[in-house]
Amino acid sequence: MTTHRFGHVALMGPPNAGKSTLLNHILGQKVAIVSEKPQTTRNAISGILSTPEAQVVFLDTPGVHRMAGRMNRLLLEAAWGALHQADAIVLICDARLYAQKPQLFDREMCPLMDPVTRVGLPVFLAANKVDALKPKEKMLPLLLRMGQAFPLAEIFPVSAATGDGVPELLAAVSAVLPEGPAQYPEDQLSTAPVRFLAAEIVREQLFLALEKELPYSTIVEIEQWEEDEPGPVRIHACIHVGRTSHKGIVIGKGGQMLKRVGSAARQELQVLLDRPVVLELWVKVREDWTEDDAFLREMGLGE
Ligand SMILES: Nc1nc2c(ncn2[C@@H]2O[C@H](COP(=O)(O)OP(=O)(O)OP(=O)(O)O)[C@@H](O)[C@H]2O)c(=O)[nH]1
Ligand SMILES: [Mg+2]
Repeated sequence: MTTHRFGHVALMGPPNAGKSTLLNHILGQKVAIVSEKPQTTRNAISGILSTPEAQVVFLDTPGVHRMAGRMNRLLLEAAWGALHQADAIVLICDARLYAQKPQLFDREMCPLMDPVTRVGLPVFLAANKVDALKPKEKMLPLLLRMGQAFPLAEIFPVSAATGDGVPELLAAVSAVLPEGPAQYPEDQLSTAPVRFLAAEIVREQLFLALEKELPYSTIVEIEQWEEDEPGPVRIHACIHVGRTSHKGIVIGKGGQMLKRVGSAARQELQVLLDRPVVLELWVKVREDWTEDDAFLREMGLGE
């Protein structure tokens, strides 16, 4: 009989590297929200992969960055906190970006080398977005640079978008996990409560619909959740914004923006819950909530 393995794997890296996209690809289902804007993920979100050989709990984390402010500090805490639970680390970086701008690799990735290796866990480096890397000749020098910067890491060129290279990465990561039985039912995809996932789905639509800095000053709270079978799930969600002037933008002219966000989120929620959903969205102003520690913790940011 082959050995069954169980363990936690932290997915870490700079903002926008493709950590959440990779997690969703690995699970074959969406657990973590994705956007082209950096700092999309705000919590350590688990995704559970169950195969006959292993159960792997991946921890998607907020991007490691250098921005100031209370919320950003809590995001960093969540990112580094994931290491305490981990048996292995996958560092993900945007190889497309670094092939064009190698100096950014030095600036964003090299500072991670020390803290990550100090933990003493196996480290894998996923050079992501290779599907979009051009010209291809830039790949080799980048891989060499990565090898020099992270001599102890095994490097895997991958594409979270197409799945290229992901099976190889998964096999290598699973192989270093401790032996042990599965800890979760085979069909469980995440330990995140469904209400959290629902709030995230609304937040993803805000990230996709709103421009510039505005998505960063929104946070979604599920205020009510009524589920009477049969019939739709009724969800009331409140979008908190940091300034009065933001409220009007999130609502949009004649409520158009809020309608668009609500309708797209409702469709996704119906897929998540596999039931009809009635979604009501409210916008409330909470001045400077990103600096309000108590509120941030109430909203589940930082533990
Ligand atoms: N072409 C290409 N795009 C990708 C790939 N992986 C991710 N992306 C895109 O990169 C952007 C960022 O992806 P995310 O998965 O949100 O990145 P993240 O690392 O989780 O970002 P944060 O949560 O902000 O730290 C999105 O627009 C993705 O569609 C890839 O393999 N190829
Ligand atoms: Mg993310």
